[in-house]
Amino acid sequence: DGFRGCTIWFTGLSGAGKTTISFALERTLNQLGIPCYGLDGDNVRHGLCKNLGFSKDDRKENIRRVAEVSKLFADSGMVCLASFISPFKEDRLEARRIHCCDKVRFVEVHVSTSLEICELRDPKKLYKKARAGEIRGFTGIDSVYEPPENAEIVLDAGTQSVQACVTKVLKHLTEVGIV
Ligand code: GGZ
Repeated sequence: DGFRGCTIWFTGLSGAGKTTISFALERTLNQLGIPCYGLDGDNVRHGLCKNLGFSKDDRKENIRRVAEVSKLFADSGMVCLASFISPFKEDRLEARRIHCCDKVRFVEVHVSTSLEICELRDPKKLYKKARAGEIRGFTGIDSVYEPPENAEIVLDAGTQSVQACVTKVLKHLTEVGIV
């Protein structure tokens, strides 16, 4: 049936659950026979974006490159799962524009887990380091996160299970004819 290619763009704080949810979603979509590819800091910041840091300009360029690559995956018919903090509204808008100007579907998912919970979880102890001044410009501590106002989906992974979050995304994908 129809063309399934799209980008699902997860935005939210470090430790919010973006990558965890996208892995679980990828597994479910694969079981439905839908090919997916996941992009996140772990697989782009060592290669495609290895010359970039975390200044406002570097984050902008990181998001631009990743959006262009996501669009290519989506255009090939895959579901591209992009998980990036993407803290700035104008950069997320640019990511959306890059897709929409080529008629490629773009679904923005705000993983809205609160800073309090992200900092409590702190799996990589990065918040601790940021509080101690060992990391500068850390999102949520001394660098801003601008929450989306018009995300297609909002997931509070602080209070909802990973499975509940996956179900909510699948419901949306069914409604728009991707699944
Ligand atoms: C935010 C940082 C920073 C700073 C390193 N601020 O939890 P993680 O470790 O695995 O995810 C974070 C990742 C963020 O990279 P992104 O490419 O998603 O960021 S952006 O969309 O803003 O370009 C975190 C780690 O990199 N990290 N320094 N200063 N996160």
